[in-house]
Order: sequence, then structure tokens, then C-alpha cells
Amino acid sequence: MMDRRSPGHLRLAAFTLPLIALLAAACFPEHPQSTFDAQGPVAQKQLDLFMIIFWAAVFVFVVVQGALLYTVLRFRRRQQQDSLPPQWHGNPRLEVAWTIAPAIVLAVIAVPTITTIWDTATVPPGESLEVNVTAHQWWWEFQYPGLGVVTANELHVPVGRTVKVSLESRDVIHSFWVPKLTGKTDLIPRNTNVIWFRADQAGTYYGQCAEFCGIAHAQMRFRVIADAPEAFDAWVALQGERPPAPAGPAAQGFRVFVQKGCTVCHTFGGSEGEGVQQGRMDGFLKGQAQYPAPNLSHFASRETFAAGLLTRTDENLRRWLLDPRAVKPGNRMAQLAEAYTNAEKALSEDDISALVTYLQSLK
Ligand code: HEC
Ligand SMILES: [Cu+2]
Repeated sequence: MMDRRSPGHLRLAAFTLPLIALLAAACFPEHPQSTFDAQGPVAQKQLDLFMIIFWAAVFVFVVVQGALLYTVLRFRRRQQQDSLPPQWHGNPRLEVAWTIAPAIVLAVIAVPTITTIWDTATVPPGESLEVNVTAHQWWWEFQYPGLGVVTANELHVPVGRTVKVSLESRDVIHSFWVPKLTGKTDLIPRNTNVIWFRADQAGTYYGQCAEFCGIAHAQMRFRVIADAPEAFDAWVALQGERPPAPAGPAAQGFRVFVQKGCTVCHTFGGSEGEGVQQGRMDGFLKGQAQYPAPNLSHFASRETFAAGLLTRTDENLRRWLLDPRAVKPGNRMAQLAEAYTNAEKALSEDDISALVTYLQSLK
């Protein structure tokens, strides 16, 4: 039992020090998904608005709590014989005041709120890069309509250029969120939301689905990679090329790829113009359920796979092909795992090695 005479401040310290340590842990210099580290105009406007509302709320908090504390202390019962203070009911002046004061606060806050909504909802004039984002359970598809590029989970953009993003979903509602670049916007089936953002610094920005969308929701991440303009052009040129015909050990992997039915879901060997992507999408929309899957044509140009979950190493690919369900529970490729029970379709060790070589050759 604690010593009753132990000084109060010691007890206070025993309680507050661990609390402060805990809070300070939040100040870790790495903050890949912090909304307080805005790196583009949209995130900055949203942060500015947040600050205005935050300080308005702090002001209201201090006034209300101050008045409460004052009342509690000033009018407390001091002595046993204190009598009940005069009781009264209704005070028109006070009531009008506390109706008007919040109305004024709300009216003042409405001005920057509405301007920010206009600013962030209107794509600025001038040349912008267009990207169509399609959310799938549980990965991201990025199409660049002007450039004939289709890729997954890693969205390359040129630094300093406005990106106009059209958001749609192929299944349930998801939400597009890149905390350092832009706030959350829902992706809704059969409804397109349009947003824009711009990255002012080159670098990698972390994004994440922000609307619960099923079992692997927490593993539905993505990256926005802001490249210097020349690097972006080089990336686009690479994505537009047909990868060279697989040769050597990769050719064996390609045979397995076709034999084992990977092509039922995955586009490969070309992006747009192959017709594969579109044909499959149409089938999917008509309810002839074939799951769309990431375009693998330039798989080895990505740093990560499975929606930002794994870095693209041989070892991780091996794990993924062996049992995608164990790596990312619930994912749609696990459909294939069902087929594994069919001995004809099952992947042997050799198949997996060949597939890894093939996939890693798809620069
Ligand atoms: C039933 C459809 C389907 C089949 C068949 C299929 N996949 Fe997939 N695959 C998917 C889906 C869906 C994803 C995305 C999974 C996720 O991240 O949630 C995926 C992801 C992948 C990825 C990671 C791509 C990325 O960039 O994130 C690789 C690599 C891959 N599959 C290889 C294969 C190989 C090799 C085969 C054949 C042995 C195959 N897949 C068969 C549906 C399929
Ligand atoms: Cu989600």
C-alpha cells in the first residue's frame, strides 16, 4: 500500500511520467502517413482548414471549461449551514447570447470550409495528368488513359504536376487516401468521383484504403511515387513497351504461367491494345464472374506487390505463389488455391521457381 504521507507530487509524477513517455513516442521522426506533414497543395489546404477549426475548438473548450470550473468553485457549498442559493428559471438574455455565439462561430468557420471545398474539388486549369483509379477487393488498379498504361498498386506521377484522378470501384465502396497528398475520397461502384492532387517533392508517399471493405481491408495499401519529370517519362516509355519474349529459364516460367491458368485473370505481355483487359472487364461487369487481377506485363518494374504488402523479392514471390491465402488472407487470388486441390493445376517446386524467374524478368 502506498504511504499516505508520500508527497502528492511524487504520486503525480509516477502517474504522468509514463504518460508523457507514451505521448512522446508519437513524435517519432518517421511518419509516413501523417496528415501534419503536407507535401502538396491539396493536403496543405486541408491541413490549414484543420488548424483553423482546431484552434476554434480549443477556444470554445477553454471558455466553456473555464466557466464551468469558475462556477463549481465560486458557488460551492462552503459550510454546513450554507443555505440553498436562490433558485431561478429562464434568462432570455443569456439564452439569446448562447444561441448567437455558436451561430457566429459556425458562420466564421463556414467561410474557410466552403472555400477549401471549392478549391480541392475544382481541378486547377492547365495541363494535368489523368489517372483512372479502380479499387478492387483488395488491390488498386491505375490506368493512364492518355498514355496507354495500366498498372497496379504503385502510382507513378511527375513531381510538381497536377494529377486529375477519377475514382471508381469494381465491387464495394473503398476510399482513396494518401495522407501527405490528399484527404480521403470514396470509390463507389458505378459512380465516378473526381479529385486532384500534386506532389511538390519527389519521393514515395504511402496510401491506404480508408473505408472498411472486407477481410483484407487493412492490407489494401498503395504507394504514390513522385518522379522527376524525365524519370516519369522514362517510366511511361517502359510501361508502354511490350516486354521481350521470355527466353532461357524465363521461357519455362512462361509455359507454366499459361498452363496453370494464370492468364485467366492476369493480363501479361502488353498493356492496352491487347484487348485482354477490356474483354475481361466486360465479362466481369456482365456478372460472368472472372476476377480482374493486376496487370503483370511489367511486374518487375514494381518495388512491391499484393497491394504494398510485400517487397518484390524471389523469396516473397515464392511464398505468394505457394499459398497466397496464407500471405494475405481472403485475397481473390486464393480462388486459384482452390484449384490447387486439383492435382493437374497444382504448382510443383519447379513450377514455382520457373514462375519466379519469369515474373522477375518482366521489367
Ligand atoms: C482467380 C484469378 C487469379 C488467378 C487464376 C491467378 N491470379 Fe494472381 N492475382 C489475382 C488477384 C486478384 C491478385 C491481387 C491480390 C491482392 O493483392 O489482393 C493477384 C496477384 C498476383 C501477383 C501480385 C501482383 C501485384 O503486383 O500485386 C502475382 C505476382 C500473381 N498474382 C501471380 C499469379 C500467377 C503466377 C498465377 C498462376 C499460377 C496467378 N497469379 C493466378 C488473381 C489471380
Ligand atoms: Cu478498404
